[in-house]
Amino acid sequence: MADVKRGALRAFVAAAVVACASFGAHAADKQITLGFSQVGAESAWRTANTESVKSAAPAAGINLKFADAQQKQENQIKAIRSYIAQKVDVIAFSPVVESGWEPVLQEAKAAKIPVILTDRNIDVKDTSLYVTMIGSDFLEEGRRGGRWLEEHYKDNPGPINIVELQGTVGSAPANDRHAGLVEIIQKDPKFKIIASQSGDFTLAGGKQVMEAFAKTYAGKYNVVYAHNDDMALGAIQAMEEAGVHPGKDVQVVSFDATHGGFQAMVDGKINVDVECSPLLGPQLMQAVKDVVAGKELPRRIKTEETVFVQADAAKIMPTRKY
Ligand code: GYE
Repeated sequence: MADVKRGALRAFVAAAVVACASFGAHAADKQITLGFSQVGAESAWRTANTESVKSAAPAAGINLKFADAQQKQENQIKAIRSYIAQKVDVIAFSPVVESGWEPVLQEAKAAKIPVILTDRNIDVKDTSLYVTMIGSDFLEEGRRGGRWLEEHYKDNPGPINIVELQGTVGSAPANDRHAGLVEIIQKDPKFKIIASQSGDFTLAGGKQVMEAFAKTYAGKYNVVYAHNDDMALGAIQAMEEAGVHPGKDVQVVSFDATHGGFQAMVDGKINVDVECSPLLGPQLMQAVKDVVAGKELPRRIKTEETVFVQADAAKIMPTRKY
């Protein structure tokens, strides 16, 4: 009698262990839900990034909840809080700015929801607040822009005056593309950043800032260093309206290498475009699956990128995917 009872108990315990294990490791048949908070729709890069995330989710069998923050940190914080309340399996976001994320990420941690950063990095002391960061090395991108200038002007004694169109104030790509440039050009005093202002990564913003620069610094600037293609395209319009020939009278350095940026190189108006890939969706979905499966992820997953110059643009353009 006692043996029969013990046997039944053993069978019950075994079944319970199996049930717990499959809950704990996220039952293979349960669909993963990912909450994603996007920066906004400020640029062609961003549109391509959104499209990449939205198409990669169903392809990976992941249920995607998507929110556009319209370039406002407070909207991203609200979206992340709502994903926590909805008990999604994983939260991913592309942080509009670098600072101010601790409180909301503490809440995600307390709710045991893993967080993945994509595209832009954050500045937090407690790095356990996120699992991994997937995206480009913006500092290296800035250095690449600086090195192109160094090479282009190697036989020119200067002075070489640069006007800079910065991305969104406080964002990782704006901070790092600026810092990377400074790191390279500070070795040679002939280079000088004579003006620097944010155009918020938009075409309209770039155009507006450049209209003011073109008046204030007429005939005094040699280089426009724009933190993305949209602002470079806006700056090109402003220069042309001011009777300046971008790409000839003024060297234009840009970032992203979107279709619009490539077309401007083919047209001779952007001189160099530092690549930054927005096609992060498939890598993000893989990371989401891995984290749910309990796999260890590298802290940083970097995107491989290059630099495109005007002379090669027409040949390469047909192969571009964004
Ligand atoms: O360069 C710009 C976009 O974070 C890398 O954001 C991204 C930047 C990109 O608006 O076009």
